[in-house]
Amino acid sequence: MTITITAFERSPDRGKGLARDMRVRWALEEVGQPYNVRFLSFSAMKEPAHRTLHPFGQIPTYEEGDLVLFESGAIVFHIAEHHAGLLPDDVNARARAITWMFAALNTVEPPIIDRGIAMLVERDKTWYEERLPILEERVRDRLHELSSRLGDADWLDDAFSAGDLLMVTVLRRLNGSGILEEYPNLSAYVARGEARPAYKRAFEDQLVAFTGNLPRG
Ligand code: GTB
Repeated sequence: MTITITAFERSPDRGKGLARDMRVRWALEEVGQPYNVRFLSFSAMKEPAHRTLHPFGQIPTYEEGDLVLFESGAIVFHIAEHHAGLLPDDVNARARAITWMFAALNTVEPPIIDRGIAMLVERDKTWYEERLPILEERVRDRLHELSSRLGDADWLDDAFSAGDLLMVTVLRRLNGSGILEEYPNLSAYVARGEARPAYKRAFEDQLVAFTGNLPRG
């Protein structure tokens, strides 16, 4: 059955792969599923037609036959549940990988997003200079804990899983901040994720949407 996802027509990140369609693309590439992309402008996302797919008028969405999903984590989970390659077969290892998916989205991503939003929309506030270091300390707290757990392992729980896929996409939001680099094992972890052939294909495909060029020949 054909899979169609939605993505920004013109991503505000100018093709850096930071929007959340990137994690869905990467998951689909990891499991070898072809997919189509429907590109949406900001106004089209708020139209009733798109809101029937996504109640909050956002990207990404996922359509496969009668099934319509939103929430990137749920979409990645669906892909991982239905195709080999993103969740281990062993029941306990699978539960741990799913735990890392939730940890990425519920525990590590929130402070990173809070910092990003503050930098985007609160710069002109009188309290911004005071608040930013507080938000950055919260990010560092989480990274410190994650770094301690990862240690010198390649992935969070033995083999690469959907948990790593989500965690790497979450940590990439810190690119250019200098904060991730304070934790060399986390920087190396992100680089390992980005070096995966499936990641590279997904990244190139989302970049095409921005540049209009076809990087793969
Ligand atoms: N919890 C939802 C999920 O995980 O799917 C959140 C979805 C979401 O935030 N979607 C964003 C969106 O549609 C795009 S990814 N925004 C438009 C709107 O709400 O009107 C967030 C995002 C946007 C831009 C960048 N960037 O430019 O760096 C990075 C991430």
